[in-house]
Amino acid sequence: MVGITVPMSMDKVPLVKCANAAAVPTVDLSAAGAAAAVEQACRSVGIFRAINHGVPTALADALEAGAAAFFALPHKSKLEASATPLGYGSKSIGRNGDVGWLEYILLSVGSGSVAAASLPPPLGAALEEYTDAVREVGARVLELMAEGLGLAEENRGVLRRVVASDEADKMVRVNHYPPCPCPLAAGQRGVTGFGEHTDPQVISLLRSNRTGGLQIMLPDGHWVPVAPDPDSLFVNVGDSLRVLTNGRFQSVKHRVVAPADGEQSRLSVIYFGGPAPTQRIAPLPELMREGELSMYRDFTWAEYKKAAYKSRLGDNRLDPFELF
Ligand code: GA4
Repeated sequence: MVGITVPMSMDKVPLVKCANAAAVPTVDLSAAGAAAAVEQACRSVGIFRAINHGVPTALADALEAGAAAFFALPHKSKLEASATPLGYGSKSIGRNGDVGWLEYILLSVGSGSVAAASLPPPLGAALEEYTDAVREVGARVLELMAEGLGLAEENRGVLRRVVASDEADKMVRVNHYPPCPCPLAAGQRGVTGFGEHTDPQVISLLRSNRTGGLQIMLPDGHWVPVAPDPDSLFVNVGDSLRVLTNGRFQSVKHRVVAPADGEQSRLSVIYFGGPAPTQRIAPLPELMREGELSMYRDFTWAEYKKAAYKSRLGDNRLDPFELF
Protein backbone atom coordinates (compact mmCIF):
# COMPACT_ATOMS: atom_id res chain seq x y z
CA MET A 1 0.00 0.00 0.00
CA VAL A 2 1.32 3.42 -0.89
CA GLY A 3 0.01 6.29 1.19
CA ILE A 4 -0.76 9.82 0.11
CA THR A 5 2.62 11.18 -0.97
CA VAL A 6 2.34 14.75 0.25
CA PRO A 7 1.64 14.73 3.99
CA MET A 8 -1.34 16.79 5.03
CA SER A 9 -0.72 19.38 7.68
CA MET A 10 -2.39 18.32 10.91
CA ASP A 11 -4.09 21.64 11.53
CA LYS A 12 -6.10 21.17 8.35
CA VAL A 13 -7.49 17.80 9.37
CA PRO A 14 -10.66 18.17 11.43
CA LEU A 15 -10.97 15.48 14.07
CA VAL A 16 -14.19 13.67 14.77
CA LYS A 17 -15.89 12.02 17.69
CA CYS A 18 -18.41 9.24 17.31
CA ALA A 19 -21.13 7.59 19.38
CA ASN A 20 -21.89 3.86 19.58
CA ALA A 21 -22.66 1.44 16.82
CA ALA A 22 -26.13 1.12 15.29
CA ALA A 23 -27.56 -0.68 12.34
CA VAL A 24 -28.62 0.71 9.01
CA PRO A 25 -31.79 -1.08 7.79
CA THR A 26 -31.14 -4.04 5.53
CA VAL A 27 -33.34 -4.56 2.49
CA ASP A 28 -33.39 -7.75 0.48
CA LEU A 29 -34.02 -6.39 -3.00
CA SER A 30 -35.23 -9.79 -4.18
CA ALA A 31 -37.85 -10.14 -1.43
CA ALA A 32 -41.57 -9.53 -1.84
CA GLY A 33 -41.70 -6.72 0.72
CA ALA A 34 -38.76 -4.79 -0.75
CA ALA A 35 -40.74 -1.70 -1.81
CA ALA A 36 -42.18 -1.13 1.65
CA ALA A 37 -38.82 -1.76 3.32
CA VAL A 38 -37.02 0.66 0.99
CA GLU A 39 -39.63 3.33 1.61
CA GLN A 40 -39.48 2.88 5.37
CA ALA A 41 -35.66 3.10 5.41
CA CYS A 42 -35.57 6.22 3.23
CA ARG A 43 -38.21 7.88 5.39
CA SER A 44 -36.57 7.07 8.70
CA VAL A 45 -32.82 7.35 8.07
CA GLY A 46 -32.25 7.98 4.36
CA ILE A 47 -29.94 5.01 3.87
CA PHE A 48 -30.20 1.23 3.68
CA ARG A 49 -28.03 -1.78 3.04
CA ALA A 50 -29.17 -3.57 -0.10
CA ILE A 51 -28.54 -7.30 -0.28
CA ASN A 52 -29.29 -9.60 -3.20
CA HIS A 53 -28.71 -6.63 -5.48
CA GLY A 54 -27.47 -8.71 -8.38
CA VAL A 55 -24.10 -6.99 -9.02
CA PRO A 56 -21.70 -9.90 -9.58
CA THR A 57 -19.00 -10.13 -6.90
CA ALA A 58 -16.43 -10.61 -9.65
CA LEU A 59 -17.13 -7.11 -11.02
CA ALA A 60 -16.62 -5.47 -7.65
CA ASP A 61 -13.50 -7.57 -7.00
CA ALA A 62 -11.99 -6.63 -10.38
CA LEU A 63 -12.68 -2.98 -9.71
CA GLU A 64 -11.18 -3.19 -6.24
CA ALA A 65 -8.03 -4.82 -7.61
CA GLY A 66 -7.75 -2.26 -10.43
CA ALA A 67 -8.27 0.63 -8.01
CA ALA A 68 -5.72 -0.72 -5.51
CA ALA A 69 -3.14 -1.02 -8.32
CA PHE A 70 -3.92 2.51 -9.48
CA PHE A 71 -3.58 4.08 -6.05
CA ALA A 72 -0.27 2.26 -5.56
CA LEU A 73 1.21 4.13 -8.57
CA PRO A 74 3.62 7.01 -8.01
CA HIS A 75 1.93 10.34 -7.34
CA LYS A 76 2.99 11.73 -10.72
CA SER A 77 1.35 8.90 -12.68
CA LYS A 78 -1.86 9.37 -10.74
CA LEU A 79 -1.83 13.09 -11.49
CA GLU A 80 -1.55 12.28 -15.20
CA ALA A 81 -4.97 10.69 -14.88
CA SER A 82 -6.23 14.02 -13.61
CA ALA A 83 -8.45 16.30 -15.66
CA THR A 84 -9.65 19.11 -13.39
CA PRO A 85 -12.34 19.37 -12.09
CA LEU A 86 -12.71 15.63 -12.59
CA GLY A 87 -10.07 12.93 -12.45
CA TYR A 88 -7.58 12.15 -9.71
CA GLY A 89 -7.51 14.20 -6.56
CA SER A 90 -5.85 13.97 -3.19
CA LYS A 91 -6.84 15.53 0.10
CA SER A 92 -8.65 18.44 -1.49
CA ILE A 93 -12.43 18.02 -1.83
CA GLY A 94 -14.44 20.39 -4.01
CA ARG A 95 -13.22 23.89 -4.76
CA ASN A 96 -13.68 25.72 -1.49
CA GLY A 97 -11.00 24.51 0.85
CA ASP A 98 -12.40 21.24 2.21
CA VAL A 99 -9.76 18.64 2.95
CA GLY A 100 -9.77 15.02 4.02
CA TRP A 101 -7.37 12.17 4.53
CA LEU A 102 -8.01 10.49 1.16
CA GLU A 103 -7.18 10.32 -2.48
CA TYR A 104 -9.78 9.64 -5.15
CA ILE A 105 -10.85 9.36 -8.73
CA LEU A 106 -13.98 11.29 -9.67
CA LEU A 107 -15.47 10.78 -13.12
CA SER A 108 -18.62 11.65 -14.93
CA VAL A 109 -20.50 8.74 -16.43
CA GLY A 110 -21.43 9.35 -20.05
CA SER A 111 -24.36 7.82 -21.88
CA GLY A 112 -23.67 4.20 -21.12
CA SER A 113 -19.94 4.57 -20.53
CA VAL A 114 -17.50 5.95 -18.01
CA ALA A 115 -15.38 8.74 -19.50
CA ALA A 116 -12.28 7.01 -18.21
CA ALA A 117 -9.94 7.28 -21.18
CA SER A 118 -7.00 8.38 -19.08
CA LEU A 119 -7.24 5.57 -16.52
CA PRO A 120 -5.09 2.45 -16.89
CA PRO A 121 -7.15 0.12 -19.15
CA PRO A 122 -7.88 -2.63 -16.56
CA LEU A 123 -9.26 -0.05 -14.13
CA GLY A 124 -11.17 1.86 -16.82
CA ALA A 125 -12.80 -1.33 -18.09
CA ALA A 126 -13.65 -2.60 -14.60
CA LEU A 127 -15.11 0.77 -13.63
CA GLU A 128 -17.25 0.89 -16.73
CA GLU A 129 -18.62 -2.62 -16.25
CA TYR A 130 -19.24 -2.09 -12.58
CA THR A 131 -20.93 1.27 -13.17
CA ASP A 132 -23.25 -0.24 -15.77
CA ALA A 133 -24.33 -2.90 -13.29
CA VAL A 134 -24.81 -0.50 -10.38
CA ARG A 135 -26.79 1.93 -12.52
CA GLU A 136 -29.26 -0.89 -13.11
CA VAL A 137 -29.58 -1.47 -9.38
CA GLY A 138 -30.20 2.25 -8.94
CA ALA A 139 -32.99 2.13 -11.52
CA ARG A 140 -34.59 -0.84 -9.77
CA VAL A 141 -34.35 0.81 -6.37
CA LEU A 142 -35.96 4.00 -7.69
CA GLU A 143 -38.87 1.89 -8.97
CA LEU A 144 -39.17 0.27 -5.55
CA MET A 145 -39.16 3.70 -3.92
CA ALA A 146 -41.97 4.85 -6.20
CA GLU A 147 -43.93 1.73 -5.38
CA GLY A 148 -43.27 2.11 -1.67
CA LEU A 149 -44.45 5.71 -1.86
CA GLY A 150 -47.76 4.39 -3.12
CA LEU A 151 -47.58 5.62 -6.71
CA ALA A 152 -49.92 3.94 -9.17
CA GLU A 153 -48.31 1.29 -11.34
CA GLU A 154 -48.24 3.49 -14.44
CA ASN A 155 -46.32 6.18 -12.51
CA ARG A 156 -43.66 3.96 -10.98
CA GLY A 157 -41.03 4.89 -13.56
CA VAL A 158 -41.15 8.56 -12.62
CA LEU A 159 -38.11 8.58 -10.29
CA ARG A 160 -36.09 6.19 -12.43
CA ARG A 161 -36.59 8.43 -15.45
CA VAL A 162 -35.12 11.46 -13.63
CA VAL A 163 -31.67 9.82 -13.71
CA ALA A 164 -32.06 7.71 -16.86
CA SER A 165 -31.73 10.15 -19.75
CA ASP A 166 -28.55 10.48 -21.78
CA GLU A 167 -28.19 13.99 -20.38
CA ALA A 168 -28.56 12.82 -16.77
CA ASP A 169 -25.59 13.91 -14.63
CA LYS A 170 -24.20 10.63 -13.39
CA MET A 171 -20.85 10.33 -11.63
CA VAL A 172 -18.68 7.68 -10.12
CA ARG A 173 -16.14 8.19 -7.38
CA VAL A 174 -13.46 5.81 -6.11
CA ASN A 175 -12.15 6.83 -2.70
CA HIS A 176 -8.96 5.49 -1.16
CA TYR A 177 -8.37 6.16 2.53
CA PRO A 178 -4.88 5.06 3.58
CA PRO A 179 -4.25 4.55 7.29
CA CYS A 180 -3.42 7.86 8.84
CA PRO A 181 -0.13 8.01 10.74
CA CYS A 182 -1.45 11.02 12.65
CA PRO A 183 -1.28 10.90 16.46
CA LEU A 184 -4.68 11.33 18.08
CA ALA A 185 -5.23 13.52 21.08
CA ALA A 186 -7.00 12.05 24.12
CA GLY A 187 -10.72 11.59 23.45
CA GLN A 188 -10.35 11.99 19.71
CA ARG A 189 -11.65 9.03 17.77
CA GLY A 190 -10.16 9.50 14.36
CA VAL A 191 -9.11 11.73 11.51
CA THR A 192 -11.64 12.91 8.96
CA GLY A 193 -11.33 11.07 5.67
CA PHE A 194 -14.34 12.73 4.08
CA GLY A 195 -16.15 15.38 6.08
CA GLU A 196 -19.85 15.37 6.85
CA HIS A 197 -22.15 16.17 3.96
CA THR A 198 -25.29 15.18 2.13
CA ASP A 199 -25.12 14.14 -1.51
CA PRO A 200 -26.76 16.67 -3.83
CA GLN A 201 -27.96 14.05 -6.35
CA VAL A 202 -31.02 11.78 -6.35
CA ILE A 203 -29.46 8.51 -5.26
CA SER A 204 -26.01 7.20 -4.33
CA LEU A 205 -24.92 3.57 -4.22
CA LEU A 206 -21.76 2.78 -2.25
CA ARG A 207 -19.69 -0.35 -2.03
CA SER A 208 -16.61 -0.61 0.17
CA ASN A 209 -13.98 -3.15 1.07
CA ARG A 210 -13.86 -4.65 4.56
CA THR A 211 -12.45 -1.55 6.23
CA GLY A 212 -15.01 0.54 8.09
CA GLY A 213 -15.10 4.29 8.57
CA LEU A 214 -18.45 5.33 7.12
CA GLN A 215 -20.68 7.04 9.66
CA ILE A 216 -24.18 8.43 9.32
CA MET A 217 -26.05 11.01 11.29
CA LEU A 218 -29.34 9.74 12.68
CA PRO A 219 -32.35 12.09 12.69
CA ASP A 220 -31.70 12.69 16.41
CA GLY A 221 -28.27 14.14 15.56
CA HIS A 222 -26.18 11.19 16.74
CA TRP A 223 -23.36 9.89 14.59
CA VAL A 224 -23.18 6.13 14.24
CA PRO A 225 -20.78 3.87 12.38
CA VAL A 226 -21.94 1.74 9.48
CA ALA A 227 -20.39 -1.73 9.56
CA PRO A 228 -18.60 -2.39 6.26
CA ASP A 229 -19.93 -5.17 4.06
CA PRO A 230 -18.35 -5.73 0.65
CA ASP A 231 -21.26 -7.93 -0.42
CA SER A 232 -23.84 -5.18 0.03
CA LEU A 233 -24.57 -1.89 -1.63
CA PHE A 234 -25.36 1.02 0.66
CA VAL A 235 -28.04 3.14 -0.96
CA ASN A 236 -28.53 6.67 0.24
CA VAL A 237 -31.02 9.40 -0.50
CA GLY A 238 -29.63 12.61 -1.98
CA ASP A 239 -30.96 16.16 -1.61
CA SER A 240 -32.74 16.03 -4.97
CA LEU A 241 -34.73 12.98 -3.95
CA ARG A 242 -35.62 14.64 -0.69
CA VAL A 243 -37.16 17.48 -2.70
CA LEU A 244 -38.83 15.15 -5.23
CA THR A 245 -40.57 13.46 -2.29
CA ASN A 246 -41.37 16.80 -0.62
CA GLY A 247 -39.32 15.88 2.42
CA ARG A 248 -40.77 12.40 2.91
CA PHE A 249 -37.29 10.96 2.38
CA GLN A 250 -34.28 12.15 4.38
CA SER A 251 -31.04 13.03 2.62
CA VAL A 252 -28.71 11.43 5.10
CA LYS A 253 -25.66 13.25 6.44
CA HIS A 254 -22.63 11.01 6.28
CA ARG A 255 -18.86 11.17 6.67
CA VAL A 256 -15.86 8.88 6.68
CA VAL A 257 -13.25 8.51 9.38
CA ALA A 258 -9.86 7.48 7.97
CA PRO A 259 -8.31 4.21 9.18
CA ALA A 260 -5.86 4.59 12.05
CA ASP A 261 -2.19 3.77 11.76
CA GLY A 262 -1.77 0.00 11.39
CA GLU A 263 -5.28 -0.58 10.01
CA GLN A 264 -6.04 -1.56 6.41
CA SER A 265 -6.86 1.05 3.77
CA ARG A 266 -10.50 1.75 3.07
CA LEU A 267 -11.55 1.63 -0.55
CA SER A 268 -15.04 2.64 -1.60
CA VAL A 269 -16.79 3.17 -4.90
CA ILE A 270 -19.85 5.37 -5.12
CA TYR A 271 -22.19 5.79 -8.04
CA PHE A 272 -24.19 9.03 -8.01
CA GLY A 273 -27.41 9.18 -10.01
CA GLY A 274 -28.09 12.82 -10.79
CA PRO A 275 -30.69 14.51 -13.03
CA ALA A 276 -30.20 16.23 -16.39
CA PRO A 277 -29.17 19.89 -16.06
CA THR A 278 -32.58 21.16 -17.23
CA GLN A 279 -34.52 18.79 -14.96
CA ARG A 280 -36.90 20.64 -12.70
CA ILE A 281 -36.44 19.49 -9.12
CA ALA A 282 -39.80 19.82 -7.40
CA PRO A 283 -42.10 17.48 -5.47
CA LEU A 284 -43.66 14.86 -7.74
CA PRO A 285 -47.25 15.90 -8.51
CA GLU A 286 -48.18 12.18 -8.43
CA LEU A 287 -47.17 12.13 -4.78
CA MET A 288 -48.70 15.29 -3.42
CA ARG A 289 -51.84 14.99 -1.35
CA GLU A 290 -54.67 17.41 -1.92
CA GLY A 291 -53.73 20.81 -0.56
CA GLU A 292 -50.13 19.77 0.18
CA LEU A 293 -47.68 22.60 -0.41
CA SER A 294 -44.17 22.24 -1.73
CA MET A 295 -41.60 22.73 1.00
CA TYR A 296 -39.10 24.06 -1.55
CA ARG A 297 -38.98 26.66 -4.23
CA ASP A 298 -38.54 25.18 -7.68
CA PHE A 299 -35.08 24.85 -9.12
CA THR A 300 -33.29 22.97 -11.85
CA TRP A 301 -30.46 20.53 -11.31
CA ALA A 302 -28.09 22.95 -13.10
CA GLU A 303 -29.04 25.63 -10.57
CA TYR A 304 -28.62 23.32 -7.59
CA LYS A 305 -25.32 21.93 -8.78
CA LYS A 306 -23.93 25.41 -9.34
CA ALA A 307 -24.93 26.38 -5.80
CA ALA A 308 -23.51 23.10 -4.44
CA TYR A 309 -20.13 23.73 -5.99
CA LYS A 310 -19.99 27.14 -4.34
CA SER A 311 -20.72 25.63 -0.94
CA ARG A 312 -18.53 24.03 1.70
CA LEU A 313 -18.89 20.31 2.17
CA GLY A 314 -20.74 20.50 5.49
CA ASP A 315 -23.17 23.25 4.47
CA ASN A 316 -26.89 22.63 4.41
CA ARG A 317 -27.32 23.13 0.68
CA LEU A 318 -31.10 22.84 0.68
CA ASP A 319 -31.53 25.64 3.20
CA PRO A 320 -31.71 28.47 0.64
CA PHE A 321 -34.37 26.56 -1.30
CA GLU A 322 -36.61 25.80 1.67
CA LEU A 323 -39.89 27.71 1.86
CA PHE A 324 -40.81 26.74 5.41
C1 GA4 B 1 -20.66 15.26 -2.40
C2 GA4 B 1 -21.10 14.05 -3.26
C3 GA4 B 1 -20.11 13.72 -4.38
O1 GA4 B 1 -18.94 13.11 -3.85
C4 GA4 B 1 -19.69 15.01 -5.15
C5 GA4 B 1 -19.00 15.92 -4.15
C6 GA4 B 1 -18.43 17.23 -4.68
C7 GA4 B 1 -16.92 17.11 -4.99
O2 GA4 B 1 -16.22 16.34 -4.37
O3 GA4 B 1 -16.48 17.85 -5.88
C8 GA4 B 1 -18.73 18.30 -3.62
C9 GA4 B 1 -19.74 17.63 -2.63
C10 GA4 B 1 -20.20 16.39 -3.35
C11 GA4 B 1 -20.93 18.55 -2.25
C12 GA4 B 1 -20.57 20.06 -2.13
C13 GA4 B 1 -19.41 20.49 -3.03
C14 GA4 B 1 -19.35 19.57 -4.22
C15 GA4 B 1 -17.57 18.89 -2.85
C16 GA4 B 1 -18.13 20.16 -2.33
C17 GA4 B 1 -17.58 20.88 -1.36
C18 GA4 B 1 -18.87 14.66 -6.38
C19 GA4 B 1 -20.90 15.84 -5.44
O4 GA4 B 1 -21.55 15.84 -6.46
O5 GA4 B 1 -21.17 16.66 -4.40
